[in-house]
Amino acid sequence: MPAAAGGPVGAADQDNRASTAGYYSTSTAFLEALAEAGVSYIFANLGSDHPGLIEAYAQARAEGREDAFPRLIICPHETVALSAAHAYASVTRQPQAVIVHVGDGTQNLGGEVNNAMRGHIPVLIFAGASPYTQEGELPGGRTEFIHWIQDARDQRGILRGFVKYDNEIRTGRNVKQLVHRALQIARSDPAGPVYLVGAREVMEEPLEPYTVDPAQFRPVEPAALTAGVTREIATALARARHPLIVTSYLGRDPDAVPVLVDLAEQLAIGVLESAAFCVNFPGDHPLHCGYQFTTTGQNPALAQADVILVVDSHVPWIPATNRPAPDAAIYVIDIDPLRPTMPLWQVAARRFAAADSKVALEQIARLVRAENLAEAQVVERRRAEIAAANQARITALDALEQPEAGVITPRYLTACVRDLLAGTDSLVLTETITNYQIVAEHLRPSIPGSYLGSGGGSLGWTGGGAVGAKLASSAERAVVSLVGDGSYLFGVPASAQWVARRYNAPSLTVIYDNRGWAAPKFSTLRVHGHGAAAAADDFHVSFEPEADLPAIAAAAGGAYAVTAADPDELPQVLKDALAVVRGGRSAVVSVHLAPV
Ligand SMILES: Cc1ncc(C[n+]2csc(CCOP(=O)(O)OP(=O)(O)O)c2C)c(N)n1
Ligand SMILES: [Mg+2]
Repeated sequence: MPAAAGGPVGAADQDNRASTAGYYSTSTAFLEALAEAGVSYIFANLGSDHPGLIEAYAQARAEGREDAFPRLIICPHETVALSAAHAYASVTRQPQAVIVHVGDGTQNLGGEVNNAMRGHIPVLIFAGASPYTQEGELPGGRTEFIHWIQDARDQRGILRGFVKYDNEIRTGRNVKQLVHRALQIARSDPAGPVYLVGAREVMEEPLEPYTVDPAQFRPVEPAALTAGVTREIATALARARHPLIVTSYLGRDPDAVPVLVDLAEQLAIGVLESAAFCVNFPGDHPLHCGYQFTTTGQNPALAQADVILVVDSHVPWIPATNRPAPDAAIYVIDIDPLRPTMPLWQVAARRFAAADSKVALEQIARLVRAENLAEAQVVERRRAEIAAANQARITALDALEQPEAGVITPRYLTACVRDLLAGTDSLVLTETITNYQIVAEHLRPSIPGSYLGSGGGSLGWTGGGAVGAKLASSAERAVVSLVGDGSYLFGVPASAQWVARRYNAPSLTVIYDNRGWAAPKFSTLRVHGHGAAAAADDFHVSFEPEADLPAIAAAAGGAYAVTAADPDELPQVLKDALAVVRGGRSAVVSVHLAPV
């Protein structure tokens, strides 16, 4: 009788082959290839499909060559695994890997796959597939009842709408080439997730050790603008009265930020960050025109602009409520400017150019300088105007950083976090949903690479994200997650906090705790402002009775757990929590805001 999944292994179904010393299989080659391609970590959730991988790791450890494989991080939930890989890859700009259990583990990855796609994250996801023999024909064939139940009709189809590439490993003979090619596709811009599956029999296939040359699988080189388009955009920006650059994720490559700063400074161009999930332009720069997410009002800089360069932006504006002037000349630069993965997307641009944003901005800035396109008087007047508007914006924001009637507001909380982190080496992850804009406006992150969001819309990213970000950071760097209470729960905090402790990746989590989901309430009010739900305040979004959110982290990961509601005490509460994190233990602070 075969052993049931999770059941004991009886004498009859245990493999009685002689010692497998020297065992080298598809699984071994697969793991070697990942390491050769620069993958440092595999974030894994294991199952009956993975004996080959488990054996390969044990063999490597027994033979003292564990370093030939990426380090395995066990994640009790797949959401945590993929979000950890996502954040690790964001910080290091190196591809990472995730291993999950057949179709079931694949489904548990859930929306994190779309986050990786929208965040342009190079990650290889591998899942086993149900064995395809059942009478003992091949090693690895079916031996557990679950092998029939887990069989999926179209396992690769689960992720096909959300990955750049998917394939099945059909033999070990070319598994290395397959892994390298998959990662080559994942890393080439627009970077994104790729998915490989392999059944047990294939992953058990004995092989002669072999090598491939990873240098043959480099990602595609960055693309440049043509000379004509470079000139057209440079000239348009230089002649504009009110030029504006709108960006969301140019700062994914932190080295691109100083290039944008150079171009903006040469011509005194204002920069608007729209639905930004990284630092694209220093928040303290006088040419900064602010942040917008789901902004209801018309942005004045956008309305005034006569030439707009949209560079690396999924959502440069929401046209129903906030749009450029009809006669504005719009240019779009992006490695994937038409966004075929977004079924509906349109910007009324004069020119769409497919190029690497850093390379393109360097080209434009170089031409502006070489041909002296900046008209000094015009540029200086504009520089002063934008700086004055920027200063007025910040002064107005500063005035709002007060608690209201003894209640902590999101603006006050964010100001406290900003002051806490001032001058320290820190990395902030944000998943603050209806407070995204407030967090950006009051934090005003300035150091490239010091602020990250998922880039997608599937909640729960910061749980595992903080683990991956910390593993990718130095011991001194504090990782701080700012997260809505709903998003905290989506992140499977019991799993995330357990992983953080087990792998020594402590972080500070600050929960913007309004005891519910403000977002669906606000969505309803946008569509039914005077409807029955609004009249009765009946939105089904409250989390009463309240859960003790930090206590989940304490129970699962030994975290320091606090709830704060007093505005006066808040700065000290945050300071104590950060000190705990610096001491090597995670801390979770739930900060009570006004309830939804
Ligand atoms: C995986 C997933 N499920 C559901 C949603 C829909 N959704 C969008 S925002 C939101 C509420 C988020 O709550 P919270 O993090 O507390 O932020 P708040 O809205 O209170 O600011 C929900 C449920 C989503 N985006 N992703
Ligand atoms: Mg909430």
